Amino acid sequence: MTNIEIDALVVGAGFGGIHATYRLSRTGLNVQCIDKAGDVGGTWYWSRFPGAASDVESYLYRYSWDKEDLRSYPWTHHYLTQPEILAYLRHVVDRHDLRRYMRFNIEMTAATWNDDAGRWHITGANGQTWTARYLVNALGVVDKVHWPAIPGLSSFAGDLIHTARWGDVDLAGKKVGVIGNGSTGIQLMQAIAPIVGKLTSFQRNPQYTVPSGQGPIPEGYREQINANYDQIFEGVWSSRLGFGFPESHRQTMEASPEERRRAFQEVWDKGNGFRFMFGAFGDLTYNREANQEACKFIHGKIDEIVQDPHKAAILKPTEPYARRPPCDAGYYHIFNRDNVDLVSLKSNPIQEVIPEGVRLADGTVHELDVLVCATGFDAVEGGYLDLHFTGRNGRSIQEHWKDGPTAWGGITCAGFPNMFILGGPLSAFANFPTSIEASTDLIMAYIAHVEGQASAESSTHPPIMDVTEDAEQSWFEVCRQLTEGSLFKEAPSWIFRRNIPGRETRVLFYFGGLKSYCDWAKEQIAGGFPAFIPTTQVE
Ligand code: NA7
Repeated sequence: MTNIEIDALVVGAGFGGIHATYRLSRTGLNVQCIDKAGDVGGTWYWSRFPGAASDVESYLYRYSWDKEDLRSYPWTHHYLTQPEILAYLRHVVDRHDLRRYMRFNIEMTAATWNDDAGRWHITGANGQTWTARYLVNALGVVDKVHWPAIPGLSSFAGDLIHTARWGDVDLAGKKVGVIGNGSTGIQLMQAIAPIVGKLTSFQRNPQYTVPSGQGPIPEGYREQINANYDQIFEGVWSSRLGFGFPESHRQTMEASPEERRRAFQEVWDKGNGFRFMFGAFGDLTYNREANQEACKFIHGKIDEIVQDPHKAAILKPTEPYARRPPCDAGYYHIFNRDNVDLVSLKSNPIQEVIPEGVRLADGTVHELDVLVCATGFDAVEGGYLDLHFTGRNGRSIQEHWKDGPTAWGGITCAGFPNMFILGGPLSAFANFPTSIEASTDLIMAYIAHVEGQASAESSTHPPIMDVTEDAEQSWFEVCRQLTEGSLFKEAPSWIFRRNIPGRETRVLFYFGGLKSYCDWAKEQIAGGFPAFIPTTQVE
């Protein structure tokens, strides 16, 4: 195969990669985008399990830049399901004629920086190679599948499936076991409970979940959104989370018990996990007393909804309400069904998986036709650590991230010049499409700066810049300090990489909010990227 020489290679064709391809292709640079999947979609290509949906409202789970499309592309419910999101992404790609830059079923295996040439040399699993001045990795925040280390798992004789790599599996009338009850397990279980013969939830830690408010949009809703889209996005860009609801600054304990109950009830009724966590009060994630009030409220709801007190007790978390907040469309209600069983792995762990099903520590065997692992991801870093990225002086990404993943502004690492990450470590924790737009703006400004500098110097060497180690470390410090006192660090969840056995707790995101991130990025751009060393001359 002949080597392909291009200006920029984008790896991944999900929300991030599509956006990067769009932006790069409009600059006049020669761009290609590859993906290991058979089509666009990224996470939404792979995560096809029943019930898969976004928990960002439909009017905001999309790109902000195509104003006409914002107002005209159809959607009918408050939240988009996975097939709808996939259809939307395909539509965007076709509408903007991006397929001509894209190649599918190609997995990148290695990318090596060549200092003399000022280029990345990239290799695909199919033997294809590329040489590119810019490398934009959009591998996905939740890309690498996390399988549980349970003895005998592969000996299961029925269908064994992970939610993140869903395939053709017929669940109707079957005995189905689900390990995992995070955002994914919750969505899956509520969707399949009515169709399976028997559903058994093997639950380790219960999670707090609130209703999403899913349902058809009322008459006039879309027209109102359309009439106000500009203001809506102004609000999004000046918010922390970009979810479209007003974020509260009110202190929980300053409200009377009755006001608190009313405020929690109001966000419960409106729906959405993020709204519940950040819309009623502003201190749930760091004020323990306030957090306990939210826990009590949700415990009360579990008692109200779940008729079997034994099941209700198992469903009540004892940890703080401090994980990425899931939401649902009737999750607690499924436990009132006769065909839904709940096993607490805390009191009776899984001893092993056997061909017939799951054997618990007390010897009980749950016979199953299908065993689903909704056990999440080795998020953010996992997809990168599986590949061979080699930067300056032969330094690998594994070495660079030996203490944990970092990236200046969530987009680039010292010693990896002209290489970017979308949805990378320490990027803004917010509605994903808006967060990646913010990161892409910074990347595009960087590229424009570097290209402009090179043409001013009329150098023959390709333009490159490299962020300094100090700047990258300072960004990590900013991110670390922002989480001081955060209750999120206490929960064994993926947000602080605590879901993978053996990993140290460490901040994975910038929690300063979307607005602060954008303000900071604008300062970097206006200042001419002071955190970078230009290297436009061959040494
Ligand atoms: P999560 O949120 O990481 O949830 C994984 C679930 O799997 C959680 O309930 C875990 O229990 C459970 N789990 C993981 N390993 C095991 C083992 N070994 N035994 C039993 N149970 C286990 O992943 P999701 O896919 O739900 O969501 C990830 C993100 O994707 C989500 O936040 C969205 O942004 C999209 P635990 O709580 O660790 O006891």
